[in-house]
Amino acid sequence: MKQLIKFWKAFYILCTILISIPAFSSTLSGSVRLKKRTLHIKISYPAGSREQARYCLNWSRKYLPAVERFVGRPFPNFKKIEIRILKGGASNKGTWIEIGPVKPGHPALLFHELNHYWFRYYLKAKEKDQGWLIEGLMSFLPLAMHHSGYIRLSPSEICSIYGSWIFRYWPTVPKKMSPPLIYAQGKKWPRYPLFYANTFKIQYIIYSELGKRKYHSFLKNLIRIWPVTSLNKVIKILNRLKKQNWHKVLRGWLFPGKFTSIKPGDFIDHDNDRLLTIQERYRKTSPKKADSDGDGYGDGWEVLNGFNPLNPRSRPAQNTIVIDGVLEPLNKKPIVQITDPKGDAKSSTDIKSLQAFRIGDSILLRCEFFRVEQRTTFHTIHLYDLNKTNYWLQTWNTRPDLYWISTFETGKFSKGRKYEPKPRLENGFANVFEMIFRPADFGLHGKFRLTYFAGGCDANGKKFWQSDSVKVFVPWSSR
Ligand SMILES: [Ca+2]
Ligand SMILES: [Ca+2]
Ligand SMILES: [Ca+2]
Ligand SMILES: [Ca+2]
Ligand SMILES: [Zn+2]
Repeated sequence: MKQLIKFWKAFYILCTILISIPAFSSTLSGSVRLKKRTLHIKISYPAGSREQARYCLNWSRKYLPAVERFVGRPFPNFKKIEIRILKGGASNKGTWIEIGPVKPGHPALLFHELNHYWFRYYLKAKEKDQGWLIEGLMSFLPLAMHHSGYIRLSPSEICSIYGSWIFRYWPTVPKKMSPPLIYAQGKKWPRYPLFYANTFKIQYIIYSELGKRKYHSFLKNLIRIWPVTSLNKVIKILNRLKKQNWHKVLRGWLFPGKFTSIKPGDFIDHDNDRLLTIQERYRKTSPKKADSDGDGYGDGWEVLNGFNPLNPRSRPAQNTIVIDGVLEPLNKKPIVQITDPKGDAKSSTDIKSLQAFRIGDSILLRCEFFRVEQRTTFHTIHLYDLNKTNYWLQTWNTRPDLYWISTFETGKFSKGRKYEPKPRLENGFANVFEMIFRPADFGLHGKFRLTYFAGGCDANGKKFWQSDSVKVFVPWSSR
């Protein structure tokens, strides 16, 4: 729970304008030809962030001309801009923008702040009510541009953008954190932590309702009347593009009243295939089946990698090992196989089978549970051999992304230490846990023992439910 709040706070701070005294040690410069002129871009960055600076510069040079084409408006009258990479915060001050902790592969904040060049901020009282629109557009725009072919984001960049704006809820989002109304007529819009997350969701809903072409028209219509001073104007445009009860569609999110068509619970991934139930509804995949077409590849993985999740013939030509929390067929004999046919526990932690495969110098570990369940589960793996190599790895899946919360190495316990190189793993909440790791990274070169524990507790760590474990002997030899 505490961690959850910390997470919200961190996100909130990220999105708030921070006044900071930057300590830049280096700069990187480049230019880009825009509609009206050549724009010079300077990236200022602290020591050790050269890679980040390069990533920012490369993307800015590709992104700015693409926005010009997408929104049909030239970049404003600046000859040069500076992008400052800071430890936290993000804002657009005109001649310079500040962005928080940019990491290569995570462009959400950069794009958001660059977009503000076209849409500015809500400056006058009349415009302030439309904060939901401006902020949501700023965050969602790169995705709309990607889907319309104006920029090319990598699958992991797409995931990162969704993740940065907390697209996904999970069952432990406490009630008081669930979104209140964004639209507060005449009142200052709320600056609660979910504000950005929900403005993004509203854009997602509008985009999904309209489809990419009409969403693009929606945007062009908006920019014609920018800055938008009333919600009615927005709804008018929406109705022109698609006649429907937009009040009902956006009730609870934008308009006062109870959530009607789309509920916060739709932003949960109930079958752990990386598509939220709302996305499955729009894509017509099953929100209860991780692999709708039964070809062995999870719905979300197929979408992200350009395959059709509703066509079993649309899949990789050769069997590829995908860590997606779905049991894909492998033309390999497992080096370890254990089955527990009885459902002897009543929770998601009841293990049905455990398999290990040799994949080159790595091991793919798969564990199947009896049930698909939305609960917090700890996955603990103990690796040990006779040479006193003794590793404990533990991860906790209450957060959208799995991460190691602790490692115990040869008896030493280091809480919160992230193990590098990180084993790749996938599970979330559903019935398959998959992990791939190199035994050599853990000092294991010969046969070793592996114990896998699955156990759960509630978000407060007070109520525990039945756990299960499997102990296996792995006949391993480094080749
Ligand atoms: Ca799903
Ligand atoms: Ca599904
Ligand atoms: Ca599939
Ligand atoms: Ca398919
Ligand atoms: Zn903003």
